[in-house]
Amino acid sequence: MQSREDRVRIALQKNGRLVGESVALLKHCGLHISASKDELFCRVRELPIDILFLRDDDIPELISKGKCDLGIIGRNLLAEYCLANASEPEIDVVTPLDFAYCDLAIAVPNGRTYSSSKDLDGLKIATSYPAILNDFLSRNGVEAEIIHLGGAVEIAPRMNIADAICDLVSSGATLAANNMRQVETVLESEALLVRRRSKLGSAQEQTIARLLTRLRGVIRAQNSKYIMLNCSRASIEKITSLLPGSEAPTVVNLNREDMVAIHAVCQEEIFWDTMEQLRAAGGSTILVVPIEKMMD
Ligand code: PRT
Ligand code: ZN
Repeated sequence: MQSREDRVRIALQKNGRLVGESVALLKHCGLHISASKDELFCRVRELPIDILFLRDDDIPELISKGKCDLGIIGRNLLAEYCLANASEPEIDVVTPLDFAYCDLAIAVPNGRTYSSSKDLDGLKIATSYPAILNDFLSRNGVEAEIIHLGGAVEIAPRMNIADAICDLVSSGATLAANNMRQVETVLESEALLVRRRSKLGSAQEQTIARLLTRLRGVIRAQNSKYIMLNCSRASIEKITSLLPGSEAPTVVNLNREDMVAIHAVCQEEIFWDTMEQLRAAGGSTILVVPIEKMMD
């Protein structure tokens, strides 16, 4: 029987934008996560890992205090936590996870003129990220009043609570719906895997290393495609030069003297125009298939 000390605790958001992709990513790593919506704890069978489902705001503190070992949060939340805590938090980024991309941005009502951050001088700016905003303002020599709101930041100008906002933006639809426009990008964010800084026991570190190898393999695979096509021997060079992000394609003899099949892993998306160029260069029966997992 393993003790808690041998198991790794991963903190995930319980409800919200990070849940779907966080759980899907861990499932692709071979972890069977069966928690129902009401359960806060899930014991994983495949590796010595326990999952805790929490509000994302609580995750940095629990990791920093050593109550959880790993977690998935947005870079925005990590930055706010680190800047708001005077003593250096015991939390490190392990790897970005390639989802939940967004900007923490300053936006102003469409009617307001704006040419540089100096135009923020003397304004009231509403945000849920006061520490990041304060850091941005002081780095840019701007004196503005920060209004700290827990949510619904985008309606602050309409309510006459603030003149501008500093909030997360992904598609920009919320800003547009509230008659505002983005004028500064304060922070570019995406989901991160974070861990407590202090080293764990060797069994736990081994589990983390195994999980990381799998995670990197899944992320790389998601960004890669496997391409197969047939072409004449004469066009091998031309065809391989067109394959995006592939190092050493495999060339296979076909039952016809003059024809070969080329198979390659491409480390980037293959667009229709690349396929059209491959066909124009003599490729035929061009297949592009997704890759599920990868390990070197
Ligand atoms: O309950 P809990 O505290 O766990 O959840 P939460 O409400 O704090 O967080 P949640 O689920 O809304 O977001 C979790 C994380 O997702 C954030 O910390 C970001 O790292 C990331 N993320 C990515 C976003 C967005 N995109 C995003 N667009 N978080 C919030 N938004 C909001 C934004 O605040 C604004 O209201 O979406 C609106 C803008 O979206 P667009 O598409 O209209 O521009
Ligand atoms: Zn939150």
